[in-house]
Amino acid sequence: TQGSFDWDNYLVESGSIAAPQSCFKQSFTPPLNEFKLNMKIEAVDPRNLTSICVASVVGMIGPRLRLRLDGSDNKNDFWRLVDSSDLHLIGYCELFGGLLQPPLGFRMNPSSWPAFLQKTLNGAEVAPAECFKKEPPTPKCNEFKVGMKLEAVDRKNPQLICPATVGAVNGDQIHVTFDGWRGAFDYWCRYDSRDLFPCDWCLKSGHQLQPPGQKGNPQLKSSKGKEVPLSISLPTSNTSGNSGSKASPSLGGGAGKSLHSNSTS
Ligand code: MLZ
Repeated sequence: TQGSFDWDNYLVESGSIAAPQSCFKQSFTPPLNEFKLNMKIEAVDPRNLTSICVASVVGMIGPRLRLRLDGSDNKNDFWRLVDSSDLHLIGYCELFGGLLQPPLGFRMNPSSWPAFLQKTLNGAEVAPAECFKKEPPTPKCNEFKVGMKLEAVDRKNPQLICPATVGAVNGDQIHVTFDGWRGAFDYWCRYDSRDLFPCDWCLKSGHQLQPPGQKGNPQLKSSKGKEVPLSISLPTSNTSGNSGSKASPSLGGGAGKSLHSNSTS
């Protein structure tokens, strides 16, 4: 499922090195995903980090879960690894004296929250404890160096993991630059972000790895010939008006596209 991308060749052709495993807050062996669709868990609300909400598993790829907070809309889905510390068993909040909160953007009247909560949990399939895997340790310091290669979540298309290069390092932050996309998807993040993976993590975990883009990718000029100029508009059969990700048609939705759709495809 990783696709045809071959890091070994790519690293040789580009004369670059892969960031070593010790750079990453990821386990050497990707965790096993034992969740099932529609199971319910408790999760930190990504838009309101102090509250814990009920969430449902609405999709998964390898060890990653696509989550939707119960009572939220389908425009704010988010992805977490099965070994994320943001995820808990149903009952966790109460055990520590907390109260389950309505998600930011709760669809209904706040006064209906207690009844909604009861209804959403009634008869639900609750994820059992063995689904939740221990979070890997945090590397002591930022060991990334400029030019190192890695795999990283495309935060504008968070279902995708793509080949990337460390473009800059600043204290605990690194600049993640996506190979072949001329900066359109790049971002800064902490070195211990769970969105960063060592080369071949996708291969090991059964996740797809997107091939590098074709835009301004010096590595590809030699092998694939001409680079496509950015100014021409490519013919498209897409009539739906969105940016038409061909990357993973079976995934539907395209979490995160609503806020950040762009025309770089
Ligand atoms: N705009 C493209 C997705 C590009 C993904 C790039 N990842 C670094 C599309 O919507 O098809």
